Amino acid sequence: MAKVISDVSRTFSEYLLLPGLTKRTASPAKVSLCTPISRYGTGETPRLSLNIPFVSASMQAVSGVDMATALARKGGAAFIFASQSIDDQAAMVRAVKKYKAGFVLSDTNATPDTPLSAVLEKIAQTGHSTVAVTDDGSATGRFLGIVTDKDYWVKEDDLSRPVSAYMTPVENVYLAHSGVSLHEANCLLRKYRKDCLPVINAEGHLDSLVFRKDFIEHTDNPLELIDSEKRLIAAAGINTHDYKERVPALVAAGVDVLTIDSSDGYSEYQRDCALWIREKYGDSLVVGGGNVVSADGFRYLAEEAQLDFVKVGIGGGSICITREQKGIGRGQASAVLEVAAARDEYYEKTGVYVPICSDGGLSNDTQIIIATAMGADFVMMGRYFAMTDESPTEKLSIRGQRYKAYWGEGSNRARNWQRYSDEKNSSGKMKFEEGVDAYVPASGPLSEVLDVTLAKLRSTMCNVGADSLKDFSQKAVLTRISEQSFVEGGTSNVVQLDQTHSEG
Ligand code: RVP
Repeated sequence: MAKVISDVSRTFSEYLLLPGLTKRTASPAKVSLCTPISRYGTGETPRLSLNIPFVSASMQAVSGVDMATALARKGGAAFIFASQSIDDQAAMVRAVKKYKAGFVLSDTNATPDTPLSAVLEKIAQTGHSTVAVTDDGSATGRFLGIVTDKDYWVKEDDLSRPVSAYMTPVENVYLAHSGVSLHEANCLLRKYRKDCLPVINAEGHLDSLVFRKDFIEHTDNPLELIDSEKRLIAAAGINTHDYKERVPALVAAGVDVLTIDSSDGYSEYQRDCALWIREKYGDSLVVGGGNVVSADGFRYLAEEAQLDFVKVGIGGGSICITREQKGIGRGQASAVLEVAAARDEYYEKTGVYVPICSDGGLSNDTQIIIATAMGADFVMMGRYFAMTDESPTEKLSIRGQRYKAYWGEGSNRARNWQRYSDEKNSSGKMKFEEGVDAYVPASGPLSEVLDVTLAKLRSTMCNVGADSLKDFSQKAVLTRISEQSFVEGGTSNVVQLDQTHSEG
C-alpha cells in the first residue's frame, strides 16, 4: 500500500521569521553573503564560493552572456542554458570568460541611413541610449559616428530623417585605440568629460565601447566572482544525454561550474553523468545536479553521484506545470527543510558538507529570505532574472506596461528535447508540456533590482542577529502563519492614494 507522509506540503509564504537580539554593533554592511557552491570536508575551504547566494536558472529566456557577466559581476553566477547546440553554448561560455570588465560590445547600432524612428525603436528594445553608427550597422563595422539621446528631441525633430543628420561624426568623436587598458580608457573618459568612449582598431572598425557608468559600477562591485586569472566565473547547464560531447566543449571554452539540468534528478542517469565528469576532470570542475525534494534524493546525489551541490525543488517554478501534469513534486518550503536537515546530518556523519540550492517558486524578496533562513546555501531563480534588462529577450509594450517573454524549458517553445525527450511524439512536439510560454513585467537593470533584494536580506539577517548565511540559518526561528495573520501582514483599513493623480 502507498505510504502517505503525515506532514502537509508547505510553501515559503506560510512562514515568518521571529527577530532575535539585534546587537548595537550589527550593520548590514558587515554582513557576509559568501556561500559555498562546492562540497568540502571539515577544516577545508570550499573550492568555490559565491559572494551572493543567487544563481540564475539554466533557461533560454534567462541566462545568456549578458546575464552571466552581469550576475558574476555582482557576485553570483548564471547557468548558461543547455537547450542549444554544443557549439553555441560553448561560444557563450567563451564570451563570458573573455569578458573584460568595462569593454562592451555595442548592442544598439545603426547605419548612417537608418531613420531616427527605427533607431528609437531599437533603443526601446535594448534600453541603451548610446547608438554606434557603422557602415554595415553591426557592432564591429567601420565606425562612422555616434548618437546619444542628447542629439535629438523626440517631439521636435523629424523622425524620418536618417541618423547621419543627428550623429556626431567620427572626426569629432573622442576615441581610443584597441589595446588601450581599462585604466587608460577611464582616464580618457575623465579627461574628455564624456559618458562613452568608442575603441576602434587599426582598420577603423569598432572594437568596443567604454562607459563612464560602468567605471562607477565597477568600483561599486567589490563582490565580483572571478577566477585566479581575474576572469569572470562561468557556469553552464548540461543534460544527461550528450554530456560526453558537451562537457569537453564547455571545458575547452573555460567553464568553471556545471549543473545537470533535470526536472527530476533522483536518477541513475545523473549519477552516471556526474561520476563520468568527476573521473575525467577530478576537482577542477564544480558539478551540481538535481532536482530532488526528499532526504533520500539528496543522499543519493551526495553519496552515490558525489555531486558538489544539490538542487531542491520540483514543480514550484513560476512557469512550471509538472505537478499539474504528472502529479510529482512537493511544496518548496517542506522540500528545503527536509533536504537541509539531511545535508546537516550527512555532514555530521561524514564530515563532508554538500551545499543545497533552492530552485524555483521564489516570487518575492521575502520568500528568498525565508529560503536562506531555512538552510538553502543559495537560491536559483528564473522569473526574477527574466524580468531584468539583462535577460536575453526583448522588451515589449502592452497597454503602456513593459513586459519580457518568459517560457519554461518544458514548453514546446524551448524545444528542450534533452531535458524532456521521453515526452516527444512522432510529430516533433512534446506529448505533453511541463512548462508554459508567458510574459513577466520588466523590472529594470539587474544591478538595481538585486541591490534592493540584497539590502532586505542583509537587514533581516541583522534582525536575527546573524552576520553570515550559516549563522542566519542556525539562529533562524520560524513560525507558521495562519491565513488571517497573512492578511494582517499586508496593509489594512487604509486608503493608498495614487500620488500621480492627486490634486494640489
Ligand atoms: P522560477 O524562478 O519560479 O521562475 O523557476 C525557475 C525554475 O523552474 C528553473 O530553475 C527550473 O528548475 C524550473 N523550470 C524551468 N522550466 C520549467 C518547465 O518548463 N517546467 N521548469
